[in-house]
Amino acid sequence: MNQGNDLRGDYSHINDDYTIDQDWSTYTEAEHELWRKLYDRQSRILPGYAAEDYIRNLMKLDAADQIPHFGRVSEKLHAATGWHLVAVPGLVPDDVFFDHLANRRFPVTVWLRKPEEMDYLVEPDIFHDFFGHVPMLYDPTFADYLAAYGAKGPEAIAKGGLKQLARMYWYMVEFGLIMTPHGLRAYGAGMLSSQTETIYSVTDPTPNRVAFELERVMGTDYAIDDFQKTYFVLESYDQLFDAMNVPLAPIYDRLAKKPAIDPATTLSTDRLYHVHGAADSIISLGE
Ligand code: HBI
Ligand code: FE
Repeated sequence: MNQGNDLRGDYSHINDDYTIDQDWSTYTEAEHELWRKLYDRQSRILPGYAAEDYIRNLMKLDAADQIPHFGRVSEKLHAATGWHLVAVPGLVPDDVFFDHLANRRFPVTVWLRKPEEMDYLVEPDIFHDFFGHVPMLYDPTFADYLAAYGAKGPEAIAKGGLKQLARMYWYMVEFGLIMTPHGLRAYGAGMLSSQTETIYSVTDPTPNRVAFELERVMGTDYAIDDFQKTYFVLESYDQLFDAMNVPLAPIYDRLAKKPAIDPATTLSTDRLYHVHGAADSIISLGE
């Protein structure tokens, strides 16, 4: 029986931490074929738009030919950065999610979208979770950040900062950009599992691209059903890890006293990046 909401399918046994067995042998040949199609279509557009270290780590996962087996991937991943993949039926409650991250367990949804959902999906499926998120778990700094991020869950829940902490996940794990020697690149799972948003996020002049600053991110609202109006840009993943080493409660207190920032706007204090056409063009900073 299903304990949570919007859990697709019926799972015989779901644990208290919402983990289930992946039951890899139950995937059909049609599902493996759809996985190959999604993987091939998405991976061919990555060069020039996705962060090079994301691409390198994706290749390490060797997941092009069939739906990945979480146990086999976890063995390699654990040796690299101490993370395991755990199978879940879908979105799990925030406190459960944070606890998994704090213990270096990344929840990966077990079901794959339907062919008619090829381009857009409301909730994350195995393709979004695996193709989008798992490669970055191979990056030691990002992997340490995500565990430190999860450990901040209980304090955020206790101090009324859950919405603000969740924005760090949304903007910096799902939709993060990073400046690299080759130019602006996408590393966020939300764009890298979407062909259109990967390209849009790196080349389209429309959205705001704001230099990462912790309190600015935590204070900025977001919509979940369209391309982002604001992306935040890192110079290095170290900035994420360092951000988890400052006291967050004072930030929650300050933000509770003012309205959220509309992502369609920018602040005079923002350091802005401007893109000029192709992804590899020189990015101007400021003005
Ligand atoms: N559950 N399985 C799963 N995957 C997520 O990405 C996820 C979640 N629960 C909550 C959540 N994300 C966000 O609200 C985080 O910001 C906490
Ligand atoms: Fe995600």
